[in-house]
Amino acid sequence: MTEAVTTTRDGEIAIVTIDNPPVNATSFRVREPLHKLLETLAGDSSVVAIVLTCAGRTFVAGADIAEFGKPAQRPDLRDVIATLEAIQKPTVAAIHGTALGGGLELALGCHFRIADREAKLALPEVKLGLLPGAGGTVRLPRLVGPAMALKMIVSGAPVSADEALASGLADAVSESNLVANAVAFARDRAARGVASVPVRDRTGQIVGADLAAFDAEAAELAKKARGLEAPLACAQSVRNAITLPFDEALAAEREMFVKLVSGDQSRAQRHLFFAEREAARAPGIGKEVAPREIRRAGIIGAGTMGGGIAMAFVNGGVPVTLLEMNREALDRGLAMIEKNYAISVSRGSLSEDAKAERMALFSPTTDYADLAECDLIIEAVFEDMAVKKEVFGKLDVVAKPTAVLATNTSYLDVNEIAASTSRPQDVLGLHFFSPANVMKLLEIVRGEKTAPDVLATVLGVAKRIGKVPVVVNVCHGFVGNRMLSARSDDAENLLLEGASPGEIDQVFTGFGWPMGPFQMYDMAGLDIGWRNRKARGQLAVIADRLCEQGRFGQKTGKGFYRYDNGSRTPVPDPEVAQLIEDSARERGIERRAISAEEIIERMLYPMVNEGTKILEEGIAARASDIDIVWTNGYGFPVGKGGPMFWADLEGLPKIVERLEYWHGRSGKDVFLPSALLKRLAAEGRPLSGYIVATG
Ligand code: 3H9
Repeated sequence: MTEAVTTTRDGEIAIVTIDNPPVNATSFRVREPLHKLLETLAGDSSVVAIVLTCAGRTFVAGADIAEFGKPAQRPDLRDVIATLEAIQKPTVAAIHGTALGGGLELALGCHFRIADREAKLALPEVKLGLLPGAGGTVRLPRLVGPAMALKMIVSGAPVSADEALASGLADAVSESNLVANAVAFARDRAARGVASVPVRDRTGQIVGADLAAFDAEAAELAKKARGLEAPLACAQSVRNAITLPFDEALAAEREMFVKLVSGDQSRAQRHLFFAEREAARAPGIGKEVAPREIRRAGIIGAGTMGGGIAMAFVNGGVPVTLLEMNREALDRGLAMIEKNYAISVSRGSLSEDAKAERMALFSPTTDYADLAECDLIIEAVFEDMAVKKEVFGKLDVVAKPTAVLATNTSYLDVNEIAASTSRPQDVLGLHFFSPANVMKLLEIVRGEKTAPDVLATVLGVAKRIGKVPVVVNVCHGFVGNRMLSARSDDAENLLLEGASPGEIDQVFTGFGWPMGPFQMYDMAGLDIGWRNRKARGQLAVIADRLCEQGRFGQKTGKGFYRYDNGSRTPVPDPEVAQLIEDSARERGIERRAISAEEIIERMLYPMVNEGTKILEEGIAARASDIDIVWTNGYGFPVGKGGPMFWADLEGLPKIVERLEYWHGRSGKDVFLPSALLKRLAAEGRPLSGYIVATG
């Protein structure tokens, strides 16, 4: 292994290079030599200035996340930064790629920062359930002011080199030859003999800061935290930077960091960080499988789903041939896409030029023959097997031999669709989530005959278009919708037995979900489920009655809730309460108060149970893949790590015991614990690290 930290000289300037692939994280193997080297260089009179830079594709992208939760090894990052900051000669961070978390904190320990034109700078610790723990919350406000620091730290979002320059975070932007420019900059500062002021001593931005405005902004952010501790700690720590002396604020930051890093929420979010990267690796698809080249995508259907998928591709720079049955539908779809981009322009997140560039990437058509030039074709037509088969029959004729053919079905049998073509090896499911240009999750459904290179291709495409892919096998509803069915299986009984839609939804939002199941049904439209139930001869007492009254949810202004004057705010409706009471009476059910605990046991435990059945059947490859599906596609709170991680926090023996209890009372299959769940519970083993291949 090469040295993790080396020094070279450009005359009287020392260039310190960190080289710790893949992302130059500040692992112990970096901190120890870096600390020693900085001490040596501080006392070396032949060195007049120091440039700190990194080898490889990026500046330091943070502390080593894999070290969290293990015993701390000194020097820690704070020791390194304190030594760096105490150096009495100019120090310059030369930043390329991404300076993230501990990486940016290290750069803040330098007197100056020069950013490459393409560099991105951020303190994303909040996304790991943390706050920056090496002085970031205390130093950043001193450079960019409390308001911007608060925004950066609570959102974790990156700023560009230009934004860094404008805000004072960077001192210069380098168009090319970053290190040479940083050396020249350092030499100039040293030659001019201007005293370099460490960031800790720069108080101009925080003295006299408007604390009332800060508190108002922080209160707004707190409202959006949904039970997460880290955003609140971030805000508190930036506030400390204004109100406390530097060292006290630093100590308070450390205290909060230590508390968060050992807490369940950060453990959950770190689990998701690694789970997401793991999910992008499909079993059996190694680097030796060469993906096919995707230069153009074809999307069939320009409705809400097709349009959203098309936008996702165009946003990722992939030209799209968009096909509809007739000109009117095509124009309607394109108008909707244009409107969506116009909203982004009006919000300032997209320029007019970028909008025009994106619109120019669409080639609208009503002729299947135009799909011949596409390398990947995705159908997003009506969810009906006969319709899908007809579409694939046409694709089989027009698509080029190397094309990948995908269905966006949410439930249907991908193997049956594939079998309707002469090339089942090229067919698979790509299950996008609505709105497809926004939602991160992509369930990649591997058919029995899907070729490895087809899978490798779509995994690469997913990354290009900014999606989080999870590879699953074929079953009804795949991973996400199958578990969603298990979650709602007993919901109507809870209503009949005494809970109201509002009470159940409140338990969900209290748990950290963005919305409860009944709000979700109203948003999605109750008629879809009604139609499916009728087709399968199934019943849902309350929902069916609502639909019979034309209450289809938000779109009709009434569903499980009322929506007054086109508003999207759900208002409890006494008519629904009456309907539920009447239905209960007709069935001789005596209504009673239902606790939050019972709601969780009867809705979330079956979901966990279904997840274990999915693992037993090998539909998902790892328990952590299921967590990625649920946190990215269905709003499962990230602070709880996904249903499988959360199940471990709840305790598997308790889940088994309660499932058996509810099974005894209801006889329902969803409550019958799977053999896997029972086995892990009995062996005292966790579910969250479970891998199907190794058991
Ligand atoms: C922190 O800094 C705390 C401090 O405030 C206080 C300390 C006291 N550590 O994402 P990729 C691995 S908290 C360990 O696929 P990309 C990653 O697992 C940290 N490993 O590449 C993967 O490994 P593998 C704050 C890390 O090009 C490989 O690198 N920083 C770390 O799409 C490639 O990653 C962050 O939260 C890490 N910090 O994206 C930044 N980072 O190949 C987190 C990456 O075995 N990182 N790995 O699966 C990122 O956002 C992205 O990885 C990055 C590259 C944008 C850098």
